Amino acid sequence: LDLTAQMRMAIQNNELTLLYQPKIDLCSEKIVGAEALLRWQNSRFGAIGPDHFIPMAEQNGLIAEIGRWVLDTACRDTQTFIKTLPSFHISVNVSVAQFKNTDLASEIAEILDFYRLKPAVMDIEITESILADQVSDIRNNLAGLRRLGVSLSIDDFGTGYSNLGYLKHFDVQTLKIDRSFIQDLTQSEYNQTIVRAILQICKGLDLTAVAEGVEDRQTLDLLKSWQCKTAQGFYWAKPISKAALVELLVAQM
Ligand code: G
Ligand code: G
Ligand code: MN
Ligand code: NA
Repeated sequence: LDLTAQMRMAIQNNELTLLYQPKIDLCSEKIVGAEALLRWQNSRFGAIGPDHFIPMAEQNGLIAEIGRWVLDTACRDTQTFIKTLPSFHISVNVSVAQFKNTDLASEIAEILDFYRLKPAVMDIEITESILADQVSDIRNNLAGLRRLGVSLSIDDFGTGYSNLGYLKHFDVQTLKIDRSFIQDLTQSEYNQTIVRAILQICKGLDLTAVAEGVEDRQTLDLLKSWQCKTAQGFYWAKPISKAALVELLVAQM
């Protein structure tokens, strides 16, 4: 059996799991939410990363089913997280293929309703390029999500096409500053210039900035000195299991 055939059976064989990477408020240094990150452990091919299998799932059409599993699981687990932290919010990565030929906004509305979650607990992470796409399904789904009250984040910000006009047009709330700008921040004046510029854009357009890939205290302190409010990275936590996240949430109560 090839990888596509294996992928077709991944859900029923319980091979998919979601891990959660905490998002930290830099003032309190407490967890305020998490990003859901998909993992696939296959009996024949071993661990396969989302960088590899998400593009495949987009090609072979399985992305709709996998994407639905991700949204459902993230919402079910969030029911647990909000018991410990009522203001917890969950970020879910959604690829462009999930915006096409579907009513994604209604699908998400149904899942939220099923788990009795307010739409404001959910944040959808998309890439910059989705905003520039003229496909009507994409535009309708983006508008539908905002009408619903789900928030939108731009993932990997700074690496793609940044038409800043689209940020306001689509009512985006958050820019996630790409890890590549954060990782050698203390060493690179060039990256410092870029990160400070992105933070200025966020301030001017009333957007939230999230710094991705914070790995040490010096980087954290630099970001704090520039009034960056939120971050995630190995300095606090790698992507962890649902149970491990619950433990961290309980510990910070
Ligand atoms: O977690 P990791 O570094 O392996 O993630 C690699 C890439 O895969 C990241 O860009 C991340 O956004 C993406 N990714 C992780 N989980 C999901 C998911 O559930 N759906 C989609 N579409 N992308 C995901
Ligand atoms: O593209 P996206 O931001 O969704 O990618 C998320 C991925 O980034 C996760 O798979 C996670 O493992 C990885 N990641 C998160 N924090 C760090 C970090 O501090 N350092 C490194 N090297 N990778 C990180
Ligand atoms: Mn992401
Ligand atoms: Na990113």
